[in-house]
Amino acid sequence: MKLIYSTLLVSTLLFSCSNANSEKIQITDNQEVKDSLPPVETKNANTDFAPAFEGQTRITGVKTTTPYSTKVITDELDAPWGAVELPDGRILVTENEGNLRIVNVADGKLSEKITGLPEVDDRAQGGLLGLTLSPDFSNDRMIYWAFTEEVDEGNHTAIAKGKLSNDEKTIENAQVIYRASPTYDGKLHYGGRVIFDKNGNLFATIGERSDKETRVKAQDLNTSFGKIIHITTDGAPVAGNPFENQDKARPEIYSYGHRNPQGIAFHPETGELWSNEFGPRGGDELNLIQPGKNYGWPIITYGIEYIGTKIGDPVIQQKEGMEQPVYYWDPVLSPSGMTFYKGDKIQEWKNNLFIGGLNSNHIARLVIEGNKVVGEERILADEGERFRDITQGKNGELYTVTDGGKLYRITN
Ligand SMILES: [Ca+2]
Repeated sequence: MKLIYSTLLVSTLLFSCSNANSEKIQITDNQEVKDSLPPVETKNANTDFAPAFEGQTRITGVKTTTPYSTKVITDELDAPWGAVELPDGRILVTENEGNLRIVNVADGKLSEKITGLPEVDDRAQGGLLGLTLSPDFSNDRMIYWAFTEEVDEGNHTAIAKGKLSNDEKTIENAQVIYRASPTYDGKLHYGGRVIFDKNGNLFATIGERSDKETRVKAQDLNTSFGKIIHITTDGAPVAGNPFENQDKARPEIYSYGHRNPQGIAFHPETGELWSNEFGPRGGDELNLIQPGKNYGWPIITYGIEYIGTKIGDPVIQQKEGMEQPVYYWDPVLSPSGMTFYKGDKIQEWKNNLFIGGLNSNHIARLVIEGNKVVGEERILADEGERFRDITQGKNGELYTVTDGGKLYRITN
């Protein structure tokens, strides 16, 4: 907390503003006054819903004091969706239309399209989505990714794996290891991030396909819609998953009641799993993911429909047995890929969460303490980009890719 704002005690009534960037918030006589920034969000909220606890939204603003620089490494990517650093420091990127590319950070040069991946359905929000490297990539060269697979009856989120050939021109032996069920004829809300846990198993996020008849399946344990799943590298449910012994429940499910989760990351110190999800209008969420828990969609939400009507019958934001988001945004972040900062380059960022924002055109930096968000900053807010994914390099840089085709490096 000390890095965020200093505190002082006052015994008299106080003032409002000290300078353009800093606001002293008066509480009352003899109470602590915090020298802090106002919340970064200044627009009107879509609703007058009350948060479940103080600090669940519009937290104190913070500002990075360590100087850092951003550089556009390339602007020639074609709708990149996921990015990860290779062991030698180059960046492997998924392009939404269905291929991979490697960016050489030193000179910004792009590889040819890496072929060999299964065909994707790249209409609307579908396509080639997130990716991750095998924990033993240096030896096995295995890559795992999510994509939209088209079949006769529609499409579904699928998870696949394959080996990057030694000449880096193709993916060898690409294999689909998991298919979300049921297949649905739609074009929205696939989820699509994959991440390894410390035991060498995968977590993946699966969206609820958006439509009114599919979103209710986020509460149905017999479907993959609106779930975070936990599978082995062969696509089997991980032993010990919360519903493995429950009738009419899919054993790969780890958590449920999600809308369109497009970011997932482990906290570097606590090892806890965090996820964000793209909410309706005003209901983007950050959640702390625990096994077997219900995250409430579409029963509880802080958002409303895009057309402005309310969601739920009754319209509620809290319910026993359903988890509250750690934090939510209203009007919007449009969260996508995210990463915790575990580098040493910018000490004040240690363990902070960075979330790519799409419609909001910035990266949200969140300071988290004791599983609560205690500070928020907007990074790269002047670039006018939709930030689709963000990942960390081993030397403490952050890399982010945008829908506009840019790869940025952020470092000091
Ligand atoms: Ca929720």
